[in-house]
Amino acid sequence: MAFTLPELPYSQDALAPHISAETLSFHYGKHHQGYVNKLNAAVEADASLQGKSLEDLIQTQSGGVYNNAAQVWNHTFYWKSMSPNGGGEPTGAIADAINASFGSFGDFKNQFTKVAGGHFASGWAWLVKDGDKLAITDTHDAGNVLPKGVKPILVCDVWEHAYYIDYRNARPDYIAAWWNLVNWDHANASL
Ligand code: MN3
Repeated sequence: MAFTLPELPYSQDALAPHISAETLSFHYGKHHQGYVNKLNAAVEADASLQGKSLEDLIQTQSGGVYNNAAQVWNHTFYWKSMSPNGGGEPTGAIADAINASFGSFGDFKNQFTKVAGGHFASGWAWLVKDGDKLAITDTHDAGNVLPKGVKPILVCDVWEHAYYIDYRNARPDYIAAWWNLVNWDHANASL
């Protein structure tokens, strides 16, 4: 069974003005769809990969199969990490967990912004649950955190294709805008 592009959890103009409909039309409609298509082509060409879940492929494969499987998974998680009704300060269990692990929401926000902004070239900045604690980590290129044995809570895509249409080379402006979209309900559900 072929992998399919999951539906966006909101309309393509719903994240504006922070992320434009044009960005989403390329990022979701071209890039995310492209990873799905390449993964399906790779799986179709190799019977040993057929019937495996995305998570199975991420945990067991390398090279192009890993890269495309991870990019499909990461983008789906990225769309869920944002909401038109997101942003502001966290509430509920995620707020308590952030305070316990980082001291305060402000300290967490500063640290996450530094990791996302400082990541060299393409990759992802993650909030993860590692045992009882929350941690911030980054992965390069397609890198997914599942093989590290941690639980993803939120992710920010720092590939240039995530922000170049709206912010050109100004990744810090994109990250500042991303904070207005953070989906704390998703973070609470992921804990
Ligand atoms: Mn991307």
